Amino acid sequence: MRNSALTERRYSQPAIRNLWVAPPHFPAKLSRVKTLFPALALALFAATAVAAPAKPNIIYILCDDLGYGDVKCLNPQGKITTPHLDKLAASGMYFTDVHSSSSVCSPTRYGIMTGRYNWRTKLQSGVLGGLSPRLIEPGRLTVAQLLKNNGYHTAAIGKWHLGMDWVKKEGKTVAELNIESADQIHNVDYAQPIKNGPNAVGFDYYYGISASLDMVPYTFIENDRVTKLPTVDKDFPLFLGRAQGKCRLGPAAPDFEVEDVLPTLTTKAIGYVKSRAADAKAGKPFFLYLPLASPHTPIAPTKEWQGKSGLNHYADFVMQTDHAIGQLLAELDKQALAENTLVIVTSDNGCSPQADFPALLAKGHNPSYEFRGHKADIFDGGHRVPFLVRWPARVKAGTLSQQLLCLTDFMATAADIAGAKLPDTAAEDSVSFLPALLGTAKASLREAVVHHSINGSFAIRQGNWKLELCRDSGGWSDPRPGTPKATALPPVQLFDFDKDIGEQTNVQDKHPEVVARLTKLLEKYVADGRSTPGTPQQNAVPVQLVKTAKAAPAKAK
Ligand SMILES: [Ca+2]
Repeated sequence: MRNSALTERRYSQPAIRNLWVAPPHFPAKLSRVKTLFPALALALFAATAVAAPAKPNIIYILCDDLGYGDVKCLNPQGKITTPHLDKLAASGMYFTDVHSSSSVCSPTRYGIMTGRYNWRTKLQSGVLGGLSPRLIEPGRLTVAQLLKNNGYHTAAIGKWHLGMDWVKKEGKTVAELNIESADQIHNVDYAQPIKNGPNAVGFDYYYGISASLDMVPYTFIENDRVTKLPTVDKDFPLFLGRAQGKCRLGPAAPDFEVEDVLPTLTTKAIGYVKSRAADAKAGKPFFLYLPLASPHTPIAPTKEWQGKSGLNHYADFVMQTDHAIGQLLAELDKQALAENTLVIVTSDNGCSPQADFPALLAKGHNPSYEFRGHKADIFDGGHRVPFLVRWPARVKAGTLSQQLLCLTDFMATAADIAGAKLPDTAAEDSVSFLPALLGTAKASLREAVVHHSINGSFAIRQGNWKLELCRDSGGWSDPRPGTPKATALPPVQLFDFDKDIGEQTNVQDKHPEVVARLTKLLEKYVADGRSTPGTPQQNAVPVQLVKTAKAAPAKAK
């Protein structure tokens, strides 16, 4: 079902402009948020846009498996209330066409940290486990290192899921490019310091968990050490209250409970902001990367949030996540830092079927909004994500942008904001969206965006056209890769988003010239090792654009 507020968008127009409007579906009270600067001040800002008075603090909040349609202000028909996210969007800008570079966790995180498409790495499909070694290549510049090099204090608090080098027991191994098998979970010496985690890629401070909250080990890590040794084996229900479906059984700190993770990360993030406030005011800004582990499985809202949504515990967990973000924003206000702090809230992929789509749909809530599919898929439900930005000093309140962007774009944007120049060997797939934030973008900032699904299927989106180089979902929804139903379908899918945002009608046979043009562009991006201007670079491994019909891993998160 198309939504009235957004039915007007068209993708084929040559220049997709920011729309300087209060989105009509904001609650009336929020739509009247006053612009913080009078017109004259805005004009002066425009004249001196490049020379910002001070570098802003940056808080990048990455939710885990939060669907586009789970945020109330993005989905007016949604049934989950998200007052803090709605308020954040109303005080800044929200985007309607932003995509995670992958439809699953680890690869998207690589793209955010490096500004490079995940499929250029050795991880060509699936995700890492909690014991996997580092994925970010030694020597590669990350956004954290870039900001640190430019005067920022940097911290990562939350779910890493990009691999770190644990000390393995004598003669033992762990899986390098997928989730460790059950017989490997005790192959690590958890008492030894961990190498090449977040501290090795530019973060001054790290606190969090190694990977997804349904992956071992179940213990917090501070910088390069576990805070408590995982001396017992535990598992947890994937969905609170259900006997069926458990997280992977494995090493856990005796007092580790999954429902404590969101409150703990929130407290740590608040403490970090508090601890940096004086320095931030004295001219040393901070960058806080806050990858929350929610509302991913285990779906575990705390007692006070259980039943709040009236839908199910997934919806309760979304509400608790919204509240946690609200608590952090309140601390920014308390410390008088909100004005020149850029806050971004997004998600690493679409909503997971673990949320129980049938139960939510029966109550009128679609976590994927009007988009097809969900997490793991090549369809937009797999990777079109909420993207909310607030930066009172520079971003006009109550605005929306229809720019087609990718989460890889953060690094070039951060460089732009920090006044740093990126070398040719970094951020090869990153385009600064600062002009969108400042309202100065006159056309689409990106030439195209490449999408990637859990089984390594590719798609490319340009304007109104989306070409998928697979005959199936590339993930978990129908038609599933490798099934007879999928095998009978044409080898590629082409959708016209001007007419078919829900990806229902494959028009590849009617527009062979579009199929050829977009295939060629994708081939060029692969061959050049980059999709931005600059010296061509090497991919880590040969990249296969068309995958054989390999079934997507059923259990990967
Ligand atoms: Ca995820």
